[in-house]
Amino acid sequence: MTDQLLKDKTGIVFGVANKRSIAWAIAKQLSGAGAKLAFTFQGEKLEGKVRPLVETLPGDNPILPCDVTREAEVDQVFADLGERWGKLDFVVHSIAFAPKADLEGRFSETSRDGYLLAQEISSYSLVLLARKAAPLMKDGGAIMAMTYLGGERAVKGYNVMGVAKAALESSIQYLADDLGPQGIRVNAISAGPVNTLAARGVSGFTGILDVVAEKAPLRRNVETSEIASTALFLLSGMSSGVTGEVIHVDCGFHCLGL
Ligand code: 1JT
Repeated sequence: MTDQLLKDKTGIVFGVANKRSIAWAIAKQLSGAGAKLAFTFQGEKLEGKVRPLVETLPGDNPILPCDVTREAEVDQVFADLGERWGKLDFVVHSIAFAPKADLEGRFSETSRDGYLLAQEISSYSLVLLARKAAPLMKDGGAIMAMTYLGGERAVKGYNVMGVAKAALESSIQYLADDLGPQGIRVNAISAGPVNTLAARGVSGFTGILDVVAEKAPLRRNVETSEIASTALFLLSGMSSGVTGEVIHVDCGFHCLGL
């Protein structure tokens, strides 16, 4: 049913690290909906992970190096897409980082460097990508990012990433207002916890998955395919009237008080 939803659309996916990545689940569904996709990786180690995955998709999918802290690399990515495709329809932002030490101890102990790095990679990068992508979105476009409940409320342990996600969610609204007149929509998915590479580095993460499965209205954890189908909605014409929105795809956990 969704196999032609993104026919003739081109997009770029930031944040595939391995087959468990939320970005990869999203990419597979976008590809299945007929989109032409480009991918980026940060560092050689991740190139070796991303390339074999992307080669399983149909078509010729560019795979480009991109460290979002280097503006010249970001410029190169969009210059490359401009040459190849001449336009761009969507961007998927699924990138975050914070030092492990800052995701464990007390929030008040957050280091200055950890705080600034989390903001730069997890939040400012969205503003940067939106600015660089917008000139290529000649027929309008859609941008989406990933967030988590810890950006709206204090979730023990999420700490500095929560502050970065709060900034990201606010940026979604300011970007939606700024880019809306150009026909560019900007939205986010607030996903329930998923067992990805990023999450497995967090001590006690399995406990978090268990609490959600026990308490969430749907009494289970979210599947990456459910996050991906919401991404497909946000990047397709199905959501043409939606911008500046954060959709929770978390089996309902966010609606609980206790
Ligand atoms: C990062 C990490 C961003 C883990 C992340 C993340 N966004 C969600 N998670 C999973 C998670 C982590 C914690 C949590 C709930 C979910 C790892 C480092 C890079 C950035 O605590 C309640 C800690």
